[in-house]
Amino acid sequence: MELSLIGAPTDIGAGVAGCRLGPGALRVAGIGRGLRGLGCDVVDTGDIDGPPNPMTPPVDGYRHLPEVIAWNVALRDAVAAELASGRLPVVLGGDHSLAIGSISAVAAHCRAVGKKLLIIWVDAHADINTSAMTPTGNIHGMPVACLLGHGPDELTGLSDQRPAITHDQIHQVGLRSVDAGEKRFLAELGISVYDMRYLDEAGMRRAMRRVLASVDADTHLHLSLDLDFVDPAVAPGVGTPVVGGPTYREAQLCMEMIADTGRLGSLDLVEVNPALDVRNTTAELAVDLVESLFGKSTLLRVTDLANPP
Ligand code: DIR
Ligand code: MN
Ligand code: MN
Ligand code: MN
Repeated sequence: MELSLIGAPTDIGAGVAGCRLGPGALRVAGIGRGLRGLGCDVVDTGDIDGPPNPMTPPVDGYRHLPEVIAWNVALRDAVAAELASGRLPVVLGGDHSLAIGSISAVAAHCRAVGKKLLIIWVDAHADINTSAMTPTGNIHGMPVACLLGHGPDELTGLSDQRPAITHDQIHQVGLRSVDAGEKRFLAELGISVYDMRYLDEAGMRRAMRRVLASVDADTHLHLSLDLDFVDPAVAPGVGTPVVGGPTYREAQLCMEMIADTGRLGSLDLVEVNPALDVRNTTAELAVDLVESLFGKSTLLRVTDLANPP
């Protein structure tokens, strides 16, 4: 597997500063070393550039919109370049607004090469706010809406077509903090959601079996992994922690089941905030999860897609 790490050191879309330090923390935690240890060919392309965080209040429902646009244009181009050269992009965030640029590039690539794109959005939050319903104005709460065509033109138009994706191309896993407007929007759009109640009742295994049921040889899986997905007892270094999340092992099982498909094509690792972390625990957790995602397992793996374990 040929991977490219792309650092995107910004917290422009978040409400709390600090996840601009995420790429460095992930590197210190050994993301490159971990992946090379699994036999991956890893190139660290360094960090992309963008404007600093002005730390200003929202304007018309958006905080830092011009800066969010600039970062996402740069990231879209960086992700597109890696995909075009046949490498699997691993975005080291940075806040979750970066998924707009990342997934816009992935969606265009999939259309160009004739692959079916399926996005697994693993998060405590739905990230489907619009300027009309956001309680904060923080754009890291809006990337799913933007990708589905609801948002400012500069963000909904980053892919080869608008909307970049359709509602049936995304599954959300781990939700436990959804704003009132988001609840209505999720239901209206018919998005597939496996919230914490579902995971409590049915378990991570059943949820992921359903998420992955349609995956076949022509599928490109994109994982957008917000580290606040994992319970804050295990992942304390995030800007918007929410109690009652998956355990370390539940999160690992989620990654292992994605790995078993052999269809992962791109990845966002976002919302690691070292300024709030405890001895880099959250970046180290992210590295553990990513290792599982790229095939680390306790025993030999059964990789026959036709015969999943
Ligand atoms: C909240 C928090 N729903 C908002 N969203 C977060 O600001 O829109 N997303 N933290 O990751
Ligand atoms: Mn998120
Ligand atoms: Mn989140
Ligand atoms: Mn977030």
